[in-house]
Amino acid sequence: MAKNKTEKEEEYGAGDIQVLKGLEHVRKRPAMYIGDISTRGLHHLAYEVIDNAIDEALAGYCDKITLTINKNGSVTVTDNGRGIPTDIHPTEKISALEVVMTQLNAGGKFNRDSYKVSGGLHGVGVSVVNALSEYLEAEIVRDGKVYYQKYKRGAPEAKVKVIGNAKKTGTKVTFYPDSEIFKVINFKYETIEERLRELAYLNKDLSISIKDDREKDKEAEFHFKGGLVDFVKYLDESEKSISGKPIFISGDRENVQVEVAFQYNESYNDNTYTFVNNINTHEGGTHLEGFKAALTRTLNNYATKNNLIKNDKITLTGDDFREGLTCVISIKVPEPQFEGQTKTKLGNSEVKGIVQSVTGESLGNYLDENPSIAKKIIEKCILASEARLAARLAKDLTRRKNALDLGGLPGKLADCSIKDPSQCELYLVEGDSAGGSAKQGRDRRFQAILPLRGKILNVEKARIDKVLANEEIRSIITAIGAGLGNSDEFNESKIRYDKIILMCDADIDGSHIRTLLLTFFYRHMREIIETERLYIAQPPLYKIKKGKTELYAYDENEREEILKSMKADKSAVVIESSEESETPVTGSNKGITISRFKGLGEMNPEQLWTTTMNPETRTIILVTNENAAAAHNIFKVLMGEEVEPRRKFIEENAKYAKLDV
Ligand code: 28G
Repeated sequence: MAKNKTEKEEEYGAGDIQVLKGLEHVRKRPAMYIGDISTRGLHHLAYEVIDNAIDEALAGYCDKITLTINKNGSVTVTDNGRGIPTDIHPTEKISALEVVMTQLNAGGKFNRDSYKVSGGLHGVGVSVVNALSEYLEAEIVRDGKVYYQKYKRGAPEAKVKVIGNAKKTGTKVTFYPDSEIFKVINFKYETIEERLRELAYLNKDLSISIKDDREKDKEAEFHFKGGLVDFVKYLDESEKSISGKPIFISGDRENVQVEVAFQYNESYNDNTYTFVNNINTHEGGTHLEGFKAALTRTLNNYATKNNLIKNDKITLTGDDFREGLTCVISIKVPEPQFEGQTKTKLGNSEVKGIVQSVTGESLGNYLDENPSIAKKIIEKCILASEARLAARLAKDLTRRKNALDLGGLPGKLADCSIKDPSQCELYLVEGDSAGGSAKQGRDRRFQAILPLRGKILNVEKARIDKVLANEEIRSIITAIGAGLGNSDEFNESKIRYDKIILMCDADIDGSHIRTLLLTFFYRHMREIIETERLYIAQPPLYKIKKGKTELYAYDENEREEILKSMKADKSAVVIESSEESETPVTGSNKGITISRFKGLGEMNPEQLWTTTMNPETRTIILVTNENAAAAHNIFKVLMGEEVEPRRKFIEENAKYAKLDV
């Protein structure tokens, strides 16, 4: 929408007024340009500037990019490209730099010869960053000179000035996001680091470094000469490969560049990531379709040709060929069409055939040249197929069993009385005793409780038939009512609840169980996450009582705030006790009691209701695909087979971990 408007404006001659109008519109409707104005939108600003530097690298002129989070919270990005031109633009009569910084979509992204990004929210242009920044400074090194210009909320403070001499060339941009637009201006080092690491894997000739000047020892430099092959190794850091080194495929057709790296590990999951012009296409698209088609066809042909399938009851399907697959597909397309709910699905129809033929050809050759690896892969796929057969039987069994139950619902489920799913909530509660309190404390009209006993199955380590045989998991699936996710059998219209809320203790075991549950939903019912139905309940950690007033604190900060509001003086000795053995604080804090809840079970039904379940007073956290994936990754490291990554992770994160043992 924004794009069309801008094109029109340019048709009529983009004068100063139009420019101001454009940037004014960005400030009035920032979400139209950067998605939202939350932390996510904030980080989008940094990515937008980085994207410009990446474009310069894709054009072949830049091989070093740096990003610094400065002490005051601003961000500086540098590249060693040609430097944004500073000469006077022939029609606009101002410097090209000022055009780039102040005119919407002045980046020339309709140029057929480049792979600039123009879809989704990416590629909105650095002028959008400028409009949403309290200030932005551009420093350009070109033609032996250093040029400088500063802007405030998008408007130039002065013309471009020469402020010195220098050799080499490059661009440096510093921006400070506007607090009139963003509620919180706090760039997260780890978030940006993850994206820069990804970009370095995707662009193997590029060196990208990051530094956080707000804290000590926070810096990293990424340069992965192995590109996608290194990326796949990184993703499978905690897995064992059964196919040796990652298989790498690349090729060019009709201006589309295709690169793929993949390997098979001992797990049962498909871990495929796809990118178009460096953008993660979460929703897949034609490039993914092309790859899948080629993988299925080529491996099937090879298996048949070499007589590797002995059992004639077995037909290998696409799913079988993707079990235990870790894969990165990265393509560059001149004019990508992004579709889908989040504009992260590639629509270009010509791309399917291109990726399919590039993959098919190279993979065919690879298999012929590496017969022993080829055999291992096929054997793995045959096992997958056999397990799928077993799973089908297990599923049938589940169905028949359910038919015998009352209404097909699990016996442990305390369902709600309202039947309209849009009003209903399902609490998955750790432990029978907390489950009991939740059943008593809930509003039974719209809140259903399913207590889960002990640890649920680690789905990361189990094949589908095992997953389906697990009682806790079966009761979750039947309570939700839509079947198993990530397959044609999942029926979204049958989901029985609008919200599914995980309620676990605030200790290590609780977080372990929460991770197991997140992993289950991420792996086997991702639709629940993608339709924004999955939440995490936040039980309080402390109760602070003074006379008749009872207040709950959800973290240490809140506890201190409350104590302050109760005028507990600084010498307050915080007495931590469980609910049962409240210890009065004496002295100047007379009458104040602090109790620490060790688990949900320590709260009585009323407390559980007010603090954690009452929609008016509770806090619940929406689970997004990203944080489920992150949980899953951390989890893989902590629970996987390989010991070394686990040791490394624990060592690196020891200072953050609150071990509650
Ligand atoms: C460090 C922060 C982000 C950039 C360049 C280099 C050129 C450029 C950027 O040109 C305007 C439109 C088409 C010519 C291009 C330099 C050609 C020749 C560039 C960046 C002018 C854009 N010399 N480096 N833009 N074009 N780095 N880094 O933004 O006509 S943006």
